[in-house]
Amino acid sequence: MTNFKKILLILFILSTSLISFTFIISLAKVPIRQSYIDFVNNFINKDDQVLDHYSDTQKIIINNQLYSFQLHKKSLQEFTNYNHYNASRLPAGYLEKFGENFIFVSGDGKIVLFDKNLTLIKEIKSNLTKVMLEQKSPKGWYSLRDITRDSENKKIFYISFYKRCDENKWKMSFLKTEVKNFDVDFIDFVDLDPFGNEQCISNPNSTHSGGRIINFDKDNLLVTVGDWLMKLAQDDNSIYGKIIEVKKTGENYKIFSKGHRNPQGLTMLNKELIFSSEHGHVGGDELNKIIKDNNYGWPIVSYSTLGQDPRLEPQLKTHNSDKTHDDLGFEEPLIALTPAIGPSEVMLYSGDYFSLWKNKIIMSSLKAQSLFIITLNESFNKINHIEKIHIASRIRDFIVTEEGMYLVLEGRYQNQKDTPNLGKITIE
Ligand SMILES: [Ca+2]
Repeated sequence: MTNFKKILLILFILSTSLISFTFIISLAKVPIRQSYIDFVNNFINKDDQVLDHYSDTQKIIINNQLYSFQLHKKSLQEFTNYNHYNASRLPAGYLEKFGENFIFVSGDGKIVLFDKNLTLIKEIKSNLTKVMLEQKSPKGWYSLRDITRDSENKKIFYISFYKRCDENKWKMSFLKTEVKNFDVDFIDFVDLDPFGNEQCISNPNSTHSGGRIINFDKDNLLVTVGDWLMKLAQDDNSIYGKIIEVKKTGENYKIFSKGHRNPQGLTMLNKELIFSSEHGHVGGDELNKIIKDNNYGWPIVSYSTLGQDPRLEPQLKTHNSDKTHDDLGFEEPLIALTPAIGPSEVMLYSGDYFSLWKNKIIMSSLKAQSLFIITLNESFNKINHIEKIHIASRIRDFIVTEEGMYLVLEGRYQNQKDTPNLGKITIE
């Protein structure tokens, strides 16, 4: 090692230690809520501009002290209704594995099969686009929200979406299909409709849809359901503002946890290790460790900066912004992020490909256009460290395989000249 490299290494170790030390000191000395905000302010804004030139390239290099990644992008413009997407809140789409390949399903219901190199295999026609159109989603709010495949029969897929009950009422529902093989030309989705008409809500004027689905066990799914700004997150008769355990047959369901605002990410390694990301209102975005029957506080308590937002619904200004979740008997988030990052998918990574991320949480974000690599303690109930990796696109969804990380990338947040892309991150 040259002297110059040695000096660089020493400088790096010193600066890392100083940052960690400062963070530990700040956690120790200030009340917990302020420490969240200071900590996040310290790391959130510093490199947002660095990768701005990336949007028009197809191959991107991400280098930092620990990694050297490549991000390959492939345009999805052909398969997403870009104008609709751009003018609304319709998500670009979601990803799932299918054999060695990947299924991408767009927010308006187109299904495309890609291989591991992001090469298009084919578009699969289905009744999904028709079903989505029939829901007459204003602004794309009540649209398709996730796809997952069955843990037992890997040819069965479930899709979460918002279903129109009547002229101006919607509710969450699930579609199910079985894709027999790659050569299939048309697939039919069946509506499982697990939630009764008492769960239909009138004109929900928000984007708080949740909708992330995972397999809980061989018979049940877990789904996140947003609160739609309806103040139902503490109501035990309502599915909204909850994580819900649903039978895969659609026969029945039960509330798994409550007090959520807009949980958009969900991951489970086993029944003791379930984590969910959640959008706060003007900050206060949370990562929560989900424990059955626990209450996560919304809308009674939040670390968001609610009172300062003139757009806020008056009924939500009653929440306690000066108290902690713990003060009021609710489950504390692992972290609350202010300013907002707009968290999307989360994954407790157990693979080998990204060896430095093993047993860490990967959390993607829309607004912050970044991945957050979150190191927990041995009990998985406190955060030891967060690393932010700026990707320069809104990340709607991702999955990780032993070949790399696959992402759905949306246009940029305020300056949306980028089209939706499929992305693949590999180690250099
Ligand atoms: Ca909370």
